[in-house]
Amino acid sequence: MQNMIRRVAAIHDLSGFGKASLTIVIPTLSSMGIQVCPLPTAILSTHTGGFTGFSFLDLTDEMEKIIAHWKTVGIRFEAIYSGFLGSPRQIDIVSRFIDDFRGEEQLIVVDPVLADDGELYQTMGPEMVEGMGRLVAKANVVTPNLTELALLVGEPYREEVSLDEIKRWMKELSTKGPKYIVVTSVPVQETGQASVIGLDAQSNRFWRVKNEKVPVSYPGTGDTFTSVLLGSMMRGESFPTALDRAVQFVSLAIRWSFGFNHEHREGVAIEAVLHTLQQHTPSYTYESV
Ligand code: PXL
Repeated sequence: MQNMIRRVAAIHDLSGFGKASLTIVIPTLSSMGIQVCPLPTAILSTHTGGFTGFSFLDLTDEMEKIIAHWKTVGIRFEAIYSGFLGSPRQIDIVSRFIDDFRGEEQLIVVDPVLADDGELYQTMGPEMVEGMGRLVAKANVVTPNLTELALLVGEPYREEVSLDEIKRWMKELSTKGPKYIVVTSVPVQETGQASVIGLDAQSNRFWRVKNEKVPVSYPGTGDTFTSVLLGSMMRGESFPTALDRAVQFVSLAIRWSFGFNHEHREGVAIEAVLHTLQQHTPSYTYESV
């Protein structure tokens, strides 16, 4: 029997203040009519970007217990979605979770959070890069930024990499398993804009959505992007429409927040713009590339 409401297992941390991970994933997907079942990896007082002295409770052991209980309950998920992970052991747990809860027509989304702007995040090392490489092979949708894509295909990161080369890297990553590769933070050399490129490996089509750069960065926008992309795909929207919706929503959330003088580390005020997810995409700006 089908679930009454489509359901996603969301494997992320819970940070009390500063919007990121579960405090983005839950409201965003709920607003899109999808039930989120959180499998929390850790509890923090705040996320780690821009805060010091935060509390941190590692839930790796608890994750094993939650999964063991979920198995006895017989829960089925239409999607599994993992984000920032704290250790190679957590990657192994997610990998086994995917094996145990795999279903037909299921979306398995792995956001391989490792690095940005050519630099690994503080908590990431070669073991995490290698582990994430194994995890993405089990996914059908992956959402690396350009730096993470380079790491996953073992290429040196360069900001001025050509579109042809990015497409080649994306194809290479798709040979490892995922059907949909979505690369974020891709500069548009000619215009100075930012863009997202998606590959649908089954039809071998590449799509691009461009948007204007805002001269600030907020934590949690990657989680916002991937949550909307997943929600849109779960609602049966086309892949390029899902890309468009995710880009436009993140852009709207950033623009709304940017007008206020609040600290960027608080993240974007998704609450102010969540209602737009119930409407049609404001416009279709995707291009075939
Ligand atoms: O949104 C990414 C993220 C997830 N989890 C934690 C973080 C961040 C970004 O800063 O600190 C704990």
